[in-house]
Amino acid sequence: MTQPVSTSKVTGPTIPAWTEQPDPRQLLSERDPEIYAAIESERQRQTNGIELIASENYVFPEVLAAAGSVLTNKYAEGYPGRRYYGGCQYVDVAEKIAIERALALFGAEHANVQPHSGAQANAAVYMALLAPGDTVLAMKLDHGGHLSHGFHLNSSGHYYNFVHYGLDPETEQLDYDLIRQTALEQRPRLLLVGASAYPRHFDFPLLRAIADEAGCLLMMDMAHVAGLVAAKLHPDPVPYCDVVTTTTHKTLRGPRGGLILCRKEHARAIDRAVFPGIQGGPLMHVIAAKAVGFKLAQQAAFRRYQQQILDNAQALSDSLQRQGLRSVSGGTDNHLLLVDLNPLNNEAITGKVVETALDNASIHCNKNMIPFDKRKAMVTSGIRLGTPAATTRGMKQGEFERIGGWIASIAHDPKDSALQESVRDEVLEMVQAFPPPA
Ligand code: DSN
Repeated sequence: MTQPVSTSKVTGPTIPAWTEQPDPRQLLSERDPEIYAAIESERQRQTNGIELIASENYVFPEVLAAAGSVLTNKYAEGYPGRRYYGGCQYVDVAEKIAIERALALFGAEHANVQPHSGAQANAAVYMALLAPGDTVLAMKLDHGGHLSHGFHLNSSGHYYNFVHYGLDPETEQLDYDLIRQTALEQRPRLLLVGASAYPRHFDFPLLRAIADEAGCLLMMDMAHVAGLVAAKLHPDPVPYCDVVTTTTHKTLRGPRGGLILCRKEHARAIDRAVFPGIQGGPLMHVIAAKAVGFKLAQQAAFRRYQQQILDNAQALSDSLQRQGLRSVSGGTDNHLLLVDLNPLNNEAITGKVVETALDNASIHCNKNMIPFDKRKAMVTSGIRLGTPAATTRGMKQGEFERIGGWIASIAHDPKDSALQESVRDEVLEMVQAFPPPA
């Protein structure tokens, strides 16, 4: 293990420790009241509502401290021990610790902690493993995939030949026979799995077998479920995939950023693709914050937290189904559910309308296309709900039963503004007991 570097090794006069510095929040409020007001309003919004956006969370306070640290001042292009700048001895320590902890957490052979985001992580993998024009097989965006999985306006769709698979119309789950058949027909260089709106598990042994039969590499984008994977409450992609990418800020509760895990044989190509391939200077404050998050994710309390996320998703799904709202695929195995609004039999009730009505009641979620949706992405027939953020605040099944009741009543009558106001009052009262981590 890397040993922490003592600050006593820094030469020069002693200066007050970080904890003895003036409160930067106070300085900000005095010197830039406009930006302070925007931040403070957002903090109030995050506190006084219920966050059900499946990709959002409240970071650990220690993560926030590292992300707001002086490491943001440092340029460190390159990798630990091989930088293009002097003075990198302390940021090297932070990056080495982040790598060691990522490897320990996920049991991977190699980790690159520098991607600024999940989309950057994916772009780097494509650059490392593909040539322009190569074929990649990935999940359709409107069946739950992601923009960086070959959407035509994304760089992935611009540079590579993405072919997409969809879900089985009956089960609304992955159709492994279809994936196999398409892989054998298309002979892709890469089979990509992972999604931003898929409530079910992935069968990694089967996907590995399909990739081997088709002679291609296998990649998982586990951004949504990384926390569940870390807690061993979701099938583990790492033993089966050549490359696994993730964000660090969703179920994982770290800072906003990306991470690539891969087999040793791809390590050099991946590192070169991240830097200097698609990025310049790494965000060392964010890398330190990732290290803090990876440490916290190894603790028993984190596993209990992830289990509660799952229990809460079941409670929410059950509550909604009892009140006439159908979950796509009949339920959920993970932290999110997709609610189909079509059974309400009202053309005026769309994802967009329900998202706005819930926002008015301080319940925040996003409109989302459901598989085989007849409406467009800016309207949609569904909403996506996730439990990670409210679970971080300590809410349990009882609270999610109540939340399900509020969502159902508003979805049945999204024009009823008096109802939205009364729910907002109840939400405000309930959240007082669950302050976000400060
Ligand atoms: N935008 C994220 C989500 O909401 O799922 C994925 O990048």
